[in-house]
Amino acid sequence: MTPVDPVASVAPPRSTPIPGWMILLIAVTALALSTAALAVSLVGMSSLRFSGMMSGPGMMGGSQPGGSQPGETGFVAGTSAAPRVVQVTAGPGLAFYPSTIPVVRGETVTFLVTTMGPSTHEFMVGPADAVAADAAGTAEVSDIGMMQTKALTTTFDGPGPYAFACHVPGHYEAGMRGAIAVLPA
Ligand SMILES: [Cu+2]
Repeated sequence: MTPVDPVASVAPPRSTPIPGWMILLIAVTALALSTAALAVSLVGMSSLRFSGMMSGPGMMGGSQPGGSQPGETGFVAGTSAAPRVVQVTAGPGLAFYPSTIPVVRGETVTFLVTTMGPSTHEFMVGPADAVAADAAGTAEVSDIGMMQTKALTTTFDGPGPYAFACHVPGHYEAGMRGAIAVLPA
């Protein structure tokens, strides 16, 4: 009797493989869920504290931990001892979300940059001219692969203007960049 491979015997016929886009869709959905879980765990305390107040998501920055952007009720500026966490999504496509991030002059921010989609990205942040020129010494994290998150902490204590960008070849030129809007303290 010919041995039967138990896996092959239950696998779908070769004519109907699971399409690649479905695998990607499942992966992206899983990432979104895990990112949401991380956000919830990060802001559990502040969410409870503000749960009885009108604190909708910021219009400029999308949904950030705590729902508080500079200028909103309950906003707490980041410090070197306790940086404010700002989540940034790299992709899908050659773009960052959000594309404009408000900060208060002098505050320290930890960016959590997560790649969505199959490309690998970088996240550089600093003075706009240095970021545009991909200048050596400008703060950055690189090689952020699909579903990876990397952290970068920066203090915005200079004159500005500030910007952020991805300098993987072709990405900056395609528009993978954004602005840091520095508001008065
Ligand atoms: Cu990129």
